[in-house]
Amino acid sequence: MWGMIATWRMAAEGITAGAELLAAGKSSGDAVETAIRAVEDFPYYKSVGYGGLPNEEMEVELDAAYMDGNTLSIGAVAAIRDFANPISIARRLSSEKVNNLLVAEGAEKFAQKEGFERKNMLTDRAKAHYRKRVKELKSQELKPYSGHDTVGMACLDNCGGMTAATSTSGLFMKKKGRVGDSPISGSGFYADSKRGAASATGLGEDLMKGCISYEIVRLMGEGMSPQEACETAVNRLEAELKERRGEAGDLSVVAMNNRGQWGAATNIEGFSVAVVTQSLEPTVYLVKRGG
Ligand code: SD4
Repeated sequence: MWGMIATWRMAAEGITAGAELLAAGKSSGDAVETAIRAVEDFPYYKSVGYGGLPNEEMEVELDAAYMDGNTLSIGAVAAIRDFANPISIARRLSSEKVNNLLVAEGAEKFAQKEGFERKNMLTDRAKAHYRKRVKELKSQELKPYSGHDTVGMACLDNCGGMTAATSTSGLFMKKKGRVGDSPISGSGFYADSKRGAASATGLGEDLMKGCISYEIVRLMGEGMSPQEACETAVNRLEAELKERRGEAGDLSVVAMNNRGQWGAATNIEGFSVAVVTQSLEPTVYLVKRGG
């Protein structure tokens, strides 16, 4: 049994490429890296990789992470500039014994030394979009956060190996150096081949408050289906945040268990997921708010 679930419809082409590898017997790690690279390389996705939106100083700073559910190895980069594929750098870091999460200049130094492709990730289109959004913010009272889509994946391969991974340019108009949930283990992603894998998208500052990806994997380990685990984790965290803080940010999640069953949940309108299970044809679903 193999399969893959990803946040947002933009991942559909990437997971098709990943599915081809899984069908050929390759590992979930290879499938996820290939799938996320496709999203990172596509210039029109405004919140991942090349063409991602810049921070408030007009620099594209990217976060990405990779977790191998067999060994529990983790690699992540945060606020990295000028490298084409943060997911591949994160994966390479996951094979190091220590120094698994590197930020900013440290991450760039590592990537340079390891020979990863350098690239100016800021496109004219992203600059224009950024300026347009700033104007809209002033005139329409939009939240700075509005309209951001991190790619996050959970994947199972034919040998029972599971991988979770993420890649993002983070929040629109974020401060220089701001790090979201996406490169933080347990928050943006978690994978344990004995139980399952999960990944999150939404307001990182709130997703981190519930370590939501770990919580979903924990609930699957206690016997919940991926769908029950996703709904329980989102509903509980949203309720806690509302009770203690009066409001909750956007919380959207995907998960897959070690039998290839999948689930997704959200507290917003318009969250979509792309899924492949034993098929090269991805299906895109719109996830209903509240489960
Ligand atoms: C972050 N969680 O940096 C990311 C942003 C995101 O959909 O997922 N947007 O907080």
